[in-house]
Order: sequence, then structure tokens, then C-alpha cells
Amino acid sequence: PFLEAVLRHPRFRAGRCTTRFVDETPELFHFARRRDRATKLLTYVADVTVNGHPEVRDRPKPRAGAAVPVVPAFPAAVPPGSKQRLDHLGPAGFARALRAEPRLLVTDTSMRDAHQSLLATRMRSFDITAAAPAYAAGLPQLLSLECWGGATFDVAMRFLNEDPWERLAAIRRKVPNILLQMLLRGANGVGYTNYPDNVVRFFIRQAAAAGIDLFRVFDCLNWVENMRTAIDAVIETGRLAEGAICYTGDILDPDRAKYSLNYYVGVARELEAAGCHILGLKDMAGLLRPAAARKLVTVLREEVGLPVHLHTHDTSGIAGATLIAAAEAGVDAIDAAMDALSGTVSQPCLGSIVEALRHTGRDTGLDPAAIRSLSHYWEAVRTHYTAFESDLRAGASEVYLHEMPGGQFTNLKEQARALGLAERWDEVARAYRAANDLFGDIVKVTPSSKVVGDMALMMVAQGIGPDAVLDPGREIAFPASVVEMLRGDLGQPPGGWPEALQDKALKGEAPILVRPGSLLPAEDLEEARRQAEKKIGRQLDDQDLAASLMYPKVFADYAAAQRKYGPVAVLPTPVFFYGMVPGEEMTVEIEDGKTLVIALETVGETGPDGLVKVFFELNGQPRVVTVPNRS
Ligand code: BTN
Ligand code: 3PY
Ligand code: ZN
Repeated sequence: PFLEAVLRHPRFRAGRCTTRFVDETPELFHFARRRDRATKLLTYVADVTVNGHPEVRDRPKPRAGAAVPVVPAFPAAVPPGSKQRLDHLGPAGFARALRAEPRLLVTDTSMRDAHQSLLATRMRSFDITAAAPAYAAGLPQLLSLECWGGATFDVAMRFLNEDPWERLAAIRRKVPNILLQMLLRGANGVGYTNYPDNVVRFFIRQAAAAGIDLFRVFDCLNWVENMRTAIDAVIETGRLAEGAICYTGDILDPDRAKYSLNYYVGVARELEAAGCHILGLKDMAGLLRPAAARKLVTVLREEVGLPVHLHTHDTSGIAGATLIAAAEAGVDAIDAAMDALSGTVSQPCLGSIVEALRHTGRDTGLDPAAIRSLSHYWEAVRTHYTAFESDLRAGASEVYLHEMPGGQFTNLKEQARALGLAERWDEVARAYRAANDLFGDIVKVTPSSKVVGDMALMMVAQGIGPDAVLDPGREIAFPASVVEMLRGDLGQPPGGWPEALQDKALKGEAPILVRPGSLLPAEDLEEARRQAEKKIGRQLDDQDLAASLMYPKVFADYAAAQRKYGPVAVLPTPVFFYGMVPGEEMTVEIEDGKTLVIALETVGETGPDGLVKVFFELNGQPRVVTVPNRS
């Protein structure tokens, strides 16, 4: 393409061309690059049109004639919001003001947890970033947008062939006035395993530089010792550190004494002493009952001086009642999902919480009309992700039995189905609880929840109960994740791991009792960069390196797909998953202000070599792309 660009350039054609022509004509590079990216996108569109997308194969399709997503329009001026408040007051001052604020502050989780829980995290940057300006203009009273981290980081690369850092940068550009919030799994970063301390610090510095203002940090066993590296790194960046306690059990149940009110107060005090600005209460499974919320919020706010930010899931169907009870007890901020992305395993309904508190002392100040129009947008977007919907349609009190996090519930059901256990879900749910109890009753959240899920599936698939697991005379093939967790690789739960099970799983190997990160040697970042660059065949900037350190293989595969297909994140979602139909035309914005008009003319016959010619018009010029027919 570069040579073509030279040949087509007017100065070259006019023969006014010296050897310095190329150096003096930088626009050639931009032109050639754009042309190259356009060719790659056409290759992708041709491929997906001929072969379909593997992620939606054999899955339900969006219904025909569904509404087209329309981003609501608001007056162009963007009012100042929480971002300006943070810039002005600094993190400690911001937190004090949050605690003194009579309004209930609201975090919108639509861009992260809501689709992570409802749609297998498959929401694309295209749909997320399109909504961003409407949030900035229409809902400037929000505390934050939870829009990054958790599972979105690896799913973006792994399944959507897009760069999570570009998503964050785009949201930041379009939302200059509302705090951007991410979920960080403490020493596990945005992964499933403990990373060396300097990798965790490096990742956090990149995230802060890219636009994250508020880091919700948790540990999957509530082990504050294992959260300090991350908390310290966040504090060093000058951003807000929200230390989250993961909620499990029931503080009102005397039989669940391990997770008592006292236990949570103890963890909260540790997080306050660790320097956190905000106390997060992360009810990842939606187990916090209304009466328990009232008590817990009241006592936490008496015992620590930090504002309390409550996160829950509506799996049970009654989490709205929990939020209202918490609001009445003085909780400072809550999480909710925009109406069309709320309910069941997602967060409670944002618009209805706002309406429920109107004209009360906890009025949120959010505009119901703006909420409705944004929700209509998400509703239309959601139909494009029909392939990723679960069949969960109603509240499920069984969550109090298994205590699965919202993001895992439908996922584990899928895994069970893949193992041929679809008809035996109730057994899986009970085995999940049994596995939890075998592990000594633990906090279940990524990644400990995955380990409990692995154990439960193994128990059901092999038809063994807890007695057989513990029977010293019986050989058990424990999943690798279980052995690692019992070895201490994820850290220590309150009271330690049950010894009999630990001995059996470790077969004589000694467990570790210290923080896993203290045993991991520091990563040589520049050496890691050189190695990854060699493997991938291009230079890596700091964001690439941070991604590669978290997910070496996923990042390398993503880089290869990107090299082949170009910036597929700019494609509309129906085209990304289903390709185009002959006669269809679309406009894609390949960079700010630079658009491509792509029309699919026809798809040719598959030749004896298995190749298909796909005929396009690109900005009015005919283009033919040849792809293999793999179907
Ligand atoms: C990769 O791992 O190479 C990236 C995955 C993308 C594969 C694309 S998706 C549309 C088209 N259909 C296929 O079966 N493969 C390509
Ligand atoms: C995650 O870690 O991704 C979670 O959402 C945990 O609740
Ligand atoms: Zn959650």
C-alpha cells in the first residue's frame, strides 16, 4: 500500500520527485497506513461474512426488526462533576465531602459489571464509547462510571479482538467530568493469579495514567495483607483508593459466626488503617439482606470514618430493598445498573432506585428523563448481544444456598451444560455449597469462586460427595486450581485452610502461609518487554507491556489478530458478529474525523482452492478481497 500511495501522489506523478520525496511527504505514511487498515478491515468483514463468528455460532440470533440504538442528545455543554471535585479537593478531601453529602451518590455499572454479569462480558467498545458523551452531558451528578477492570480486560482482547486501553482512553476523552472507576482484584490485578508486586504497581500506574480515578480493590479471601501493595500503589498515583470488603454469609445468622458483624468491622478497620479513602462493601453474590444491610452500614459508619460505597447484585430479586435500607441507614454511595441492563445477576435498577428516593432526604439529584433515554439506548444495544444472554429470567432464592457471584452464576451453568450436566444444575448448586464448606466456608469471588466452581463440577462429574473427598482411604484427583489454592497461592482465609483437606490435596508438599507476592521475584520489566517484542514482532508500549504481563498468551494472540484484521473495534456490532449482506453499506470512523464508506456488493462462488472472492466498494472504489471458506 505504501508504494501505491507513492505512485498515486500528485508530486510523484508530476515527476517532481527527488530521493527526499518520501521524507518530505509524511502524509504518504498516514495515507498508506489508513489504506492498510482499511484493507485489513475489509478482510475481516469478508471473513466474518463468509465464515461467521465462532463466538456466536449455534447461538440465538438477534431478532429481526429490533430497535436501532440511538444515543440521546443533550445540550453540548458538559457540566462539571465528580471529576472536577476530585481534582479540586484531592482524594482525602473528596472522601470527606462524600461522607458529608446528604444526597445518595450513585455509580453506574452498565459499562462493566452489568454486561459482565448478564452478557458474558461481551459488550464491545463500539457500544460503550458511543454512550459516553450522553453520560457526561445528561448525568453529571453520578459519582462514577464503573467501566473497566474485572473480566472486561481479558475478554476485550480474547474474544472481541480489541484493546482495553483504547476503550478506557476513549471513555476518558468523552467523559471529562465523571469519575471513571475500575475493579481491581488486588494482587491478582485483572487476572486469576497473584502477580509480582512490581507488576501490580506497574499495571496500576498505567491504569491511572490512562484515566482511572477510582480503584475498587478487593481480595478474594478478604485478606488485607494481600491488598496492601495495590492500595499503596493507588494512593501513590493520587487517585481514590476504595478498599472493598467482600460480603458473604449473613451477619444476622448465629450459625454463620465466621462472617459476623465483628468480622466485617475488623476488616473495615484494617482497610481504614491501610490508608483507603473509601470503604467498599462488595456483595458480589447479592447475599446482603435488607435488615442486615441496615445494621452493617450503621455500624461500619460508626466504627470507621470513611464513606461507605455499597455494591450488590439482584440475583435474589430483592436487592433493591437492600439498597433502600442501606440508603436509610446512611450509606454514602451505591452501585446500580441502567434499567435495561439491570436485574437478576446484574445490579438493581438505577432508574427505580432514583425514583424510590425522590423527594426524600437521600434524593440522588439524577434526572429521570436522562436515565430513561440512556436506558432506551442500552435496551437497543442489548439485542445485538442476544447470543450471550442466559436463560435466567427471574429472581432466584437459591443464591442463598450456593452464594455464587453474579458474574459466575450463568457462567457456571454454561460450563455445566458443556460437561453434559445441564439437567443436573441443582446438584451442581448443592456441590458448590458443599465445596465451599469443605474449604472451611470461604469468600467466593474471582478467583476463589472459580476454584469452588472447579471443585463442584469435579464432584458432580465424578459422583463424589464431601465424605468421599475427605476419606483418607480414597484417592481424589483434585483440580489443579484446588491444589494451588490449598497450598496458599491465593493467600490465607480467616482461620487458615482446613488441615485434613489441605494435607490430602498437597500430598506432603508444604503449604505457604505468607503473602504469595512476597515469594515472587520482581519481574524484570525491560527484559519482559524485549522478550514479548521478539515474540510478537513489534514494539510494545507500556500499556501493551502491562497487558502482556497480565496475559502473555492472550495478548500475543490479540496482537496477531490485530495485525491481520486491523482495528475491528470500529465496526458496528452486528457487522462484527454477523458480517454484511450484499447491498448493505456502512460508514465506519477509522479515526477521529476519518471515515470509510464500505459497501458489500457480492460474495463470489467458492473456488476449487477453497477461496472466495468478496466484492466491496470502499469509498466508491471497487475492492476485491479473497478469503478462505472454512464453513
Ligand atoms: C484469531 O484468533 O485469529 C482472531 C479470531 C477472529 C477470527 C475471525 S472472527 C470472524 C472470522 N470468522 C472466523 O471463523 N474467523 C474470523
Ligand atoms: C470480578 O472480579 O470480575 C468481579 O466482578 C468480582 O465480583
Ligand atoms: Zn459485582
